[in-house]
Amino acid sequence: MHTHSVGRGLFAALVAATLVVAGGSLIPERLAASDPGTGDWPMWGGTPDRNMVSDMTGLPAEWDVESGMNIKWVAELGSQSYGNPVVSDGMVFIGTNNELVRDPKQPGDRGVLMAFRESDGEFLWQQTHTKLEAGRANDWPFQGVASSPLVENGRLYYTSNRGVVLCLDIQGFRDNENDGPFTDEELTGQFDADVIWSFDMLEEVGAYPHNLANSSPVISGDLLYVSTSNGQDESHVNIPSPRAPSIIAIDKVTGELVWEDNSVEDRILHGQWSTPTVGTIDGVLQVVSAQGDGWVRGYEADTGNKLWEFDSNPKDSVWPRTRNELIATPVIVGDRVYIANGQDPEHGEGTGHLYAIDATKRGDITETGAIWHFEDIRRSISTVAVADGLLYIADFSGYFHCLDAQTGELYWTHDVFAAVWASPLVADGKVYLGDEDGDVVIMAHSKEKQVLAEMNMGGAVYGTVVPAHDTLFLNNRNQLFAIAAR
Ligand SMILES: [Ca+2]
Ligand SMILES: [Ca+2]
Repeated sequence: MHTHSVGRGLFAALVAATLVVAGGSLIPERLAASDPGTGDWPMWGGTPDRNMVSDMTGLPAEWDVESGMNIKWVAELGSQSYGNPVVSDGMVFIGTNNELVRDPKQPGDRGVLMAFRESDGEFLWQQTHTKLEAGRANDWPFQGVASSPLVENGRLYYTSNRGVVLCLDIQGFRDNENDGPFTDEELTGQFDADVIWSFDMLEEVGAYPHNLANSSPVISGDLLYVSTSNGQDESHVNIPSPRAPSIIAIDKVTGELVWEDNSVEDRILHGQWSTPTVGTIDGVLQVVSAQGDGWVRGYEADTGNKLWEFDSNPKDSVWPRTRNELIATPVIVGDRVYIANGQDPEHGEGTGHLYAIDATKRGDITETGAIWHFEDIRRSISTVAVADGLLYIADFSGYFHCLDAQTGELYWTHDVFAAVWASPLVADGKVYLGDEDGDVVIMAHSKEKQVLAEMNMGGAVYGTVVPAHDTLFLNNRNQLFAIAAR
């Protein structure tokens, strides 16, 4: 097949490059260094670098929700689900709202984190959170839990709609043990969640989330990093909590604050809905955070010492017409950080910017760190995926781009004719992307444009396709699908 020959050509080129760099090593690095390597997909992005690339093969190239072709199972969610599933330890975890009331003792509008069995989609347990009294200013009605959880060593971490970072036991109470230090759960049945610790970002660091706290945690060593979502109030002028940090590091064992940084101060354009990323860049373990003033910042992961900062907007841009915020997640590949800017989907379409940033630089690297700048993109909230020298990204106007990751040269653009909130996944020689019309397009993983298939999921797709154990997991607004080639 044509796509395979292109793929092999790229592989050969990559091996050759690796041999040169490694000074004669005969063992090439794995093609997709970002694959978790376990068959699981335990966090947003799969790995802390957030590059959504998998080595998995045998993934479905087509399916049909109506006939059930290649649909392994379907689980019912609430009515809105903005986070993404993660898969670990034989379970699938996802945030949603409480419009599917599973427990009459927990009624009304709530954020919900649900756990399902990976093999057959059976519901296992849930944690629910009532809404903040401030209402839409901090906790928009019916938006549910929008954080993608992270699972590590039997513990699950996420941010609730109340701006609380939680650590849960993935077994819930099904193991007949109440794990602590927190042991005061009111509900301890087999369908209830077992909380280990929680960290309230409103109480502890004064965060004032704009509309919704949503950050998806990332962990490195003993530290968990999360954005506070601190932002403006409903006036869209006032910043009630200008001294609250943008990013915090919490001890993943104790749930105690280790470091915080507030470089943004009172310059928040709107909200802070990006999510941090971790990777080793030029020998330094960095956490990279895209923040509410439209700047991307890199920190020494252990200490929070700020290493560099990069303005993602042209200096003459003006909020909100041309100056953008950062909602996408930064992706680390080698020494580079890739990210595009955009705006809250409620603001509609506009011009965007996509960058490759040299994260070995220090200080204000807006000038010195811009390896390339792609301007032929609309506002985007989509996180890039980089594989075999190709970079994929969609924008909110529905244009799906493939660029040369090295140079920023555009190879192709495909119009999906719908708004895109989701991010591309590269796996098995294919690139998967869902859109607001509920369509999932599969493109060939190639610098030559080729549409392989397009399927409709029966409801808007805001989430990203997730691969685990030869199966794809994907949610529309109210259902979670497991899709596998039979
Ligand atoms: Ca337990
Ligand atoms: Ca407990």
